[in-house]
Amino acid sequence: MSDPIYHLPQERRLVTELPGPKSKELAARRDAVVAKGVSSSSPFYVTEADGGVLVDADGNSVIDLGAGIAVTSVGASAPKVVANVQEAVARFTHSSFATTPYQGYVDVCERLAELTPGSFAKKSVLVNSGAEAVENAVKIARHATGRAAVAVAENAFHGRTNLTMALTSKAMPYKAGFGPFAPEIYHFPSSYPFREPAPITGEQAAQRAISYLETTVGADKLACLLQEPIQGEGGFIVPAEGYLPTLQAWCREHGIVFILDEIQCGFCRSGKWFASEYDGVEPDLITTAKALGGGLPLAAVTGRAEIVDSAQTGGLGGTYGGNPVSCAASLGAIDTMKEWDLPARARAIEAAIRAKVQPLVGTGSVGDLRGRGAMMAVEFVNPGTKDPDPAKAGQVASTLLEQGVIALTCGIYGSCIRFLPALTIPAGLLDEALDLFVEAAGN
Ligand code: PLZ
Repeated sequence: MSDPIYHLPQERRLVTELPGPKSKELAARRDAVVAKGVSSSSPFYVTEADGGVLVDADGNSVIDLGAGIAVTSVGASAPKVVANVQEAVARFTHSSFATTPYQGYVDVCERLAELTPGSFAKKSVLVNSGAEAVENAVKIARHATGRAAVAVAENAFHGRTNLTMALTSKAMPYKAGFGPFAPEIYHFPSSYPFREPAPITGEQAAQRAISYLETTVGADKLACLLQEPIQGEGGFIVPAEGYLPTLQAWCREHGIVFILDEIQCGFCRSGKWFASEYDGVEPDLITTAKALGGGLPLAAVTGRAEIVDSAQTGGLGGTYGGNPVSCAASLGAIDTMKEWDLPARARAIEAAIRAKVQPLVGTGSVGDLRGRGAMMAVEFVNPGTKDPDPAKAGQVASTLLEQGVIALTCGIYGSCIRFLPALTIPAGLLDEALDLFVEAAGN
């Protein structure tokens, strides 16, 4: 394993008040022309980013624990990604795989077939965003089974398009006022160990889901069952051991396509190439995006060849899906993940987070620390209870922002702070951010 190469100094260096005058000026211009529905959780206008830092328009170098929502796992300007993009963009920006195909698309599908869980023959379709990948997975499952109903876990996040809004649990801000939603979607009770009224096993949690689906929908009506192996926006919820294998076995028994959404937790983030590997499950279809594209928009549905191939030619795709520059970036990102052994780096990040944050759990308002690899979150509660405390999470995030650390909130109740850095963040920089977190969370 070789060490990451950085072109920006990996340091927190604040040279103006935060936000600085240039970021403030851009914010004022933005107010006039950018839709209010589009949010930005930090006030820094980025000019450069690399490894664990972002540099803003005023020259402040801040620590980034968000990685563009788990996208820039290799860093935001990893040398191989930059070189591949520069080379590809100078040759051709676009041709549309739907009209005139090119090698990069095929190369990415070969990597997906090789890297995703399952030793069976696999095929992929490339699209532009995570939501589009999830939509296509559902389309494929419906086509392959001739069934309509979709089972989806509670606390899920799958996107902001019409179908994926219906699949997403949280009303504010994702759904409120944007209905009506797509029909034939059934949200089943999932596994959220911290919030079980009494401890139950993963098998019991899965049986609860199965019994709900059998009584309210019927197994023979279900095209697919969809779940994130670690729920992301829902609060970095790791289901209890045995939960996913039990659901997978039930899906196999009833011809239900088992879909795992690894858009946030996939491609080394969890400390393995795919989070499914922790549970020993092999989804029929897997959706990937975010880190797959190395920072450029790229997403995929990958799965059993016979299921993916059920859709008629011309039924899948789009103008931009698998753009050649995005494919070049993806190949650079995947090479980098291997060369810098990013699964091992993700596991080291988990160890560093546990070392600093675990002692706080159960004290004050720190209720839980959970997750895997470089996908860890703290859930805040009212002290002495399990009542979620979103105000505390928001306050900790703002305190960190004021000090030049970007940390994102998440959770079905908005009560979590998540640690989601680039997997290339240097250990010392991560420790500095964690010390500031501990100070902010502890009081
Ligand atoms: N599935 C598991 O995490 C995107 C979006 C946050 P798109 N998550 C971050 C926000 O406020 O929009 C996500 C995900 C999982 C699907 C998606 C959707 O991916 O690329 O944003 O469409």
